[in-house]
Amino acid sequence: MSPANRTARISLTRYLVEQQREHGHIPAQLRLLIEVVARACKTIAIAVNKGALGDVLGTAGSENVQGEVQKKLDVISNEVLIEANEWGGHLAAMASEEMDSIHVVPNRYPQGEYMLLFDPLDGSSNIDVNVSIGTIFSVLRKIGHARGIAEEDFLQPGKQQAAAGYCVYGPQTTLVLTVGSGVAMFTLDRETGSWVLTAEQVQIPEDTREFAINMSNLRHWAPPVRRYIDECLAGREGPRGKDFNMRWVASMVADVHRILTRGGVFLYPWDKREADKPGKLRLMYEANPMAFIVEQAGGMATDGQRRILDLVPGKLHERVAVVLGSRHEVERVTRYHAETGGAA
Ligand code: AHM
Ligand code: MG
Repeated sequence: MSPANRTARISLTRYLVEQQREHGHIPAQLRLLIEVVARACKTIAIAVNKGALGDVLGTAGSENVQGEVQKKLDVISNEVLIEANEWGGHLAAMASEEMDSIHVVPNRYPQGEYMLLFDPLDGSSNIDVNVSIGTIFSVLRKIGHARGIAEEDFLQPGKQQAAAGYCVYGPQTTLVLTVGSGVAMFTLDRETGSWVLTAEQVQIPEDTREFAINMSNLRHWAPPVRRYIDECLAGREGPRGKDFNMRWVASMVADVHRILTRGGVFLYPWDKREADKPGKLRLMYEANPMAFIVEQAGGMATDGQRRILDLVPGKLHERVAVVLGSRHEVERVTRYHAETGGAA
């Protein structure tokens, strides 16, 4: 019987309490943090659902630090997460795709032991066309006990994350979470307003016949990525000896969610369009939390050469190439990079 069908439904709160009892790795501040983020995601889900009726579609008329045009929902979601998290005493500071620099918890509130990073609304290009979008978050521990906090305190490798998760706003609203002991999924019950545990110890199949990549960039890829995709496209008659299917939602949350549900490999590699940048996606609030979740589900995540969770960020908004999902495919892509002398 799936967890959702048990007579006593398991709420997010109960799951966190029981995890703490069993493993002792969710202290009160971390539990509060996760519950506050989950609550903020409910607020964002309501705004997403209102769409044109809530005047939340379209652009906000501003740009973020990466020079991308901000959508109204990018800005709204960022504000919701900041306001929900700054007063509880569980955080020292926050960082976001939509803010140039870190947001330190104001002095009027107690300072907590954690730092939160997020992409408040991932898949922004899908907002106005009513396709799944999401929120991605990563939790780090504050190192040291001094009151002050600076951007450098955030520059920890992803393997030091205390928790990570994402929420998909799709046909269902689903929260996916890891605190380092497997991956759990919660579905929002809109009638009761509660998050109900609907999958536990999620595992990504090691093999797959499905890949996700933006094929329109094919001519810009490096040889190892081109080789991998060419071999998939050659299908049964090619070196892989099997036919592949392709999916690309253009919302990382939705693509990763599909991979967690039925396997697959996701690639956003380096490409020649912006040759001086390692990739499009951001390391600290997109790649790291997704890599933590994927590894906790038995999958693998690299930048084509190195494990993503081992990378030491040089700056807050650092970009990275991403290959993640079913273990055997990620191993293969990573091997192709090694065979061509580490070409990106
Ligand atoms: P965003 O955080 O501004 O929405 O950008 C990240 C998104 C990812 O969710 C997705 O995988 C990728 O950008 C899609 O990029 P493209 O439009 O180049 O296919
Ligand atoms: Mg994003």
